[in-house]
Amino acid sequence: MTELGGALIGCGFFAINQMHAWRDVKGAHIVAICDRDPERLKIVGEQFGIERRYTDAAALFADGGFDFVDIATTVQSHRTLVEMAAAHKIPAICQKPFAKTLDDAKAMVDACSRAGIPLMVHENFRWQTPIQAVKNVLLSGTIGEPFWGRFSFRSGYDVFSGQPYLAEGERFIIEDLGIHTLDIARFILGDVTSLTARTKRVNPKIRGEDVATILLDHESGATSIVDVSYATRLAIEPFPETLIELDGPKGTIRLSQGYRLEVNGPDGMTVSDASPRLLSWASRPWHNIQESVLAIQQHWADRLADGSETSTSGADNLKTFALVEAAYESAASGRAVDIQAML
Ligand code: NAD
Ligand code: 89V
Repeated sequence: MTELGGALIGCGFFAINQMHAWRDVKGAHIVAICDRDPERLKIVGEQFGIERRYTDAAALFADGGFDFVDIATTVQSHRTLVEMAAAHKIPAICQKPFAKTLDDAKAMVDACSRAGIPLMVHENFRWQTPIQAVKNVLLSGTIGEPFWGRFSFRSGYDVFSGQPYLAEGERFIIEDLGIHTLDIARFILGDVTSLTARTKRVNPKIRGEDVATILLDHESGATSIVDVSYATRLAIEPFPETLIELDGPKGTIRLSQGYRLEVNGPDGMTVSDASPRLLSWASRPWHNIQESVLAIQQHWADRLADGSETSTSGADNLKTFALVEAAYESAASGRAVDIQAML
């Protein structure tokens, strides 16, 4: 396998996980880093032993010498940086949320398609071990074609200390976390035709909504509920677990807190442990997310090597991003939103 060299832009809070994971990925590693903040550049450069360091992305691209770019900045810079990658014909990974608006996201997909370069959104939640386990049970046919689902993330975890910008934006939980849950709903039950949402802000110290309840109609005919909250105080904090319920004509699947996977089918009930691995550099409770970062980055390296499409390509992610936009639109208007009309 040819070893690919990557450049990472944005050396902030979450990039540390991406840098650790790149060290474990087979077939790719990071050769250069960039951050407009010299302090972050120095910290990450020293921690991971990267000599090629840039404070300006344009200078990084002008120098070249890498096979792909991993954009780990916050959303404000995503369009500019993806379009810069396209202009230099460098395959790109872009963190979620993919863009500020659906129009921006479409323009980014278009720019990469015209440049003939692969574009993947770092939408890692579908790569979590428990989510993959649910998908595998579904594919086995044990419960038949599901007619109903629930994808639930309810927590009181303090995400604001690590990511202070989450408290400052006009939009919060749907754009930051619900985006993952909506992607999981698509991954498990397929694409969505229409959506209805209701939101609330419970925490008075933040600007955006921290509770959302979303009803989805899937193309398959299934209906599902995506419910997310950062205002839910439970005796045992479940962060960052997504809990899943699926009902099919032949049985049911329940992924419950503690990564307990219960499958009830025609041959009876089985219970298994769908826990993620605790990687050497990971720490609880983030290890579930951290393991999925390694999985998605390995997927990128494998797909870049064999030239096939990634699971969360830019084009695929437009369909998740549309659900985010639709959820805000529905919460504001009180009406259902037609998803096909947005794409
Ligand atoms: P952060 O603010 O800690 O880090 C972003 C870094 O990017 C900063 O160091 C900043 O200086 C740098 N930066 C911004 N614009 C730049 C530019 N134009 N050129 C060079 N450097 C630039 O943010 P974070 O918490 O690390 O989040 C980054 C992204 O990761 C966000 O989009 C967030 O939603 C996402 N995220 C994803 C997950 C996940 O599981 N997929 C988890 C957490 C955060
Ligand atoms: O995964 C994320 O995007 C994070 C968090 C889990 C805190 O919502 O921002």
